[in-house]
Amino acid sequence: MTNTDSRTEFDAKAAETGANATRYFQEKAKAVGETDAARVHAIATDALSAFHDVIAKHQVTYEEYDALKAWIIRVGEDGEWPLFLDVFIEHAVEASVNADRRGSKGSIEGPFYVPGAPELGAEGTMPMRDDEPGTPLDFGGTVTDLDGDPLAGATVELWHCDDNGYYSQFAPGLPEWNLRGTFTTGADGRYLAHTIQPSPYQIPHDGATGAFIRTAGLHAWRPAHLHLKVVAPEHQLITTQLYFEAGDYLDSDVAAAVKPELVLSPTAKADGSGNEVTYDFILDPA
Ligand code: MBD
Ligand code: FE
Repeated sequence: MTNTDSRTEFDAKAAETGANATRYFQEKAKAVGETDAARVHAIATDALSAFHDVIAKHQVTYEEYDALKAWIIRVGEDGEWPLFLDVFIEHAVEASVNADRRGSKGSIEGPFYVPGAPELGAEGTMPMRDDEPGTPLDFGGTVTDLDGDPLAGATVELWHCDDNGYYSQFAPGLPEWNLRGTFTTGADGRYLAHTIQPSPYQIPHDGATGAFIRTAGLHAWRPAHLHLKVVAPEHQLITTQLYFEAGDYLDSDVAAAVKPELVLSPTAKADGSGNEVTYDFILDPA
């Protein structure tokens, strides 16, 4: 394991990122309602018996059982439950919840959403530093209903990491709302975001989640991605992500959150000032 002396700047940031994600989630969890007792019983007993089946199938030893206990304790100590669950479990919840949608595909929210990003109108530049590294990207399109009619007053919340793979409010040293913004469509349903293209992203791996990834022979990478929440009056909110054609890790996302419908193909702008791409969101009725 990483010892304190050999910690890099990235490791230090990774440790803080996990703890911040737990703090943000605990705030959100205050609003989570009571879970139906009959469903808890049904889900819990099935989950436990699935676990018992795995133990029997692999003839799990006491040493392995104790290693699991120690690791589970460490995930909590490292503040990494939101990170671990969103990376390894959330995609199955998303698939189940969005199975009947007819409009745009959803994907996982992940641990780094913050509500209340600055309002930028129908077109605007994402909050970023004067010297923000990365290729400029114009990302825009139309929000429509299932019939293709534009939706006015739709909000497109966009958040993504910077060119070094850091999310504002989770990694230290970034302006509060860096690369987080909210766009609102007018009568034509259009939105246009001026931002930078994010880079592939290595999830924080100096804590318990990283230990799991290494020990299980996995890797910590996610393909470059934009995170989005899109909603309009009388329409269902969709939480999703968009990826970039020919990018690394599209076929091996550690979080298993890529879908072919969610891959963008940006092109170079004629004036050489960066890339541009359109994506039209289709919302299901509420
Ligand atoms: C991320 O940026 C992310 O999108 C997910 C799902 C998990 C960890 C970090
Ligand atoms: Fe992300």
